[in-house]
Amino acid sequence: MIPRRLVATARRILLFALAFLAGFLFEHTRNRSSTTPSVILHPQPQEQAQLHPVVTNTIIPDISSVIPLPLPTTTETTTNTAQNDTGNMGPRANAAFVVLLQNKDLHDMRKTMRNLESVFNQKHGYPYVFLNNVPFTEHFKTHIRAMTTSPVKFGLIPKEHWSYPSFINKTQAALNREDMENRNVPYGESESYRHMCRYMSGFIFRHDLVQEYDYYWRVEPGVSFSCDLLDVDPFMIMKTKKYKYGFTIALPEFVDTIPTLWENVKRFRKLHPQHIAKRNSLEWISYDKGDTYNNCHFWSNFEIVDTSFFRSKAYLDFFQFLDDTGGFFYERWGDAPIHSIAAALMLDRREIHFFNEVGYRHGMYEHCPESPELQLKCACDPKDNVDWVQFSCLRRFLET
Ligand SMILES: Nc1nc2c(ncn2[C@@H]2O[C@H](COP(=O)(O)OP(=O)(O)OP(=O)(O)O)[C@@H](O)[C@H]2O)c(=O)[nH]1
Ligand SMILES: [Mg+2]
Repeated sequence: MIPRRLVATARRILLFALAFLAGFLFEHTRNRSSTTPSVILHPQPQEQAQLHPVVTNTIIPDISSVIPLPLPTTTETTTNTAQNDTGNMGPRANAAFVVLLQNKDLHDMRKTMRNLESVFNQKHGYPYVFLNNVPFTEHFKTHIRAMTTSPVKFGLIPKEHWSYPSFINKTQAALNREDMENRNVPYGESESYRHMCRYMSGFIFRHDLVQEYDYYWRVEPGVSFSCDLLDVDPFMIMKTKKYKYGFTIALPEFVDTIPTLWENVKRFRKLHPQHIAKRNSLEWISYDKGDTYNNCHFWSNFEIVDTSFFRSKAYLDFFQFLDDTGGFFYERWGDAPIHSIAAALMLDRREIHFFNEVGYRHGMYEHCPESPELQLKCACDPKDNVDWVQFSCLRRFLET
């Protein structure tokens, strides 16, 4: 038998506890809604989808809505804004560095990466894609990965992108290589160089690992960058200004490597007038309104491109037309004149951009910005710009 006084005391304690709980719940709900007024009043479309429902008018709220829940985290909803491994938060293009190289290029590549990371990518965090026609070794991959905190991908080039088309007469191609070697044409003897040039001209942008990017910046092992680009993002410049092709060095091609290229370009222009841009840059590459080629080209070992240009019907038709002539193997057509002629003819003049602020050196040729303002950000000597080679083509580009 429980004494009645004990039952009454227990009932009073229970009522008190319920009253206390109701007060606590009410107060807690009010606080939650008052700390997030802007979210309730002005939800952005993306935020709205991620927010938990907030109860505002209910006096006795549903218990599940007042249990403190973790605040929603802002998930990455676009590919253009991302927090990268170095903590840089900012708009980024859907872009990557793309490097074609061999296992033997490891140390030159590491030097280039150390340099590129320090002047630019430590802040921007763009990924690297490394491509090879033979598998990369584990040693190579480990030592490349150690150079950056950015994502790194290694790809093997499919055989069909790095082999002779069936119509090529290999005996004739070998004879032509021998002849070019005897005439000391640079890389005249090299079969692999020809595969490389054809690959860079027509296939690199089709590789599975490159397909996903809207822009790529081509890098070669051993090149160096002399200007501080931490606060400059060439990819974003390409994107916001709608540039399709960016370069730093323009110079003339060795004529012995392209004896019939221009004749074929002229045939293409006649056959496909629809692919030629209205405001093109023909004047830049020809002194006589297109009759002959003046050999000017962008030095494509540095190039930043909007890959939609290379994937366009106009460019693919152009590459296919030239490839069908066999010129990559019977002569020694470089990807630099192929890319440059295509850009000059098929892009609007304003879609091609000279990246003056990118100090760049490849072998003996350099682009070093001359302006006093840029000199403060660069460690290079403008006297190393090779006037006779570079400026005739560069000046012509800037003036036409
Ligand atoms: N995987 C692979 N890459 C190659 C091959 N040949 C050249 N490359 C790469 O293709 C790019 C261009 O080749 P390079 O030999 O530098 O040609 P180049 O820039 O015209 O000539 P250089 O003045 O000697 O540098 C470089 O990134 C090379 O590493 C090859 O046979 N296989
Ligand atoms: Mg090179």
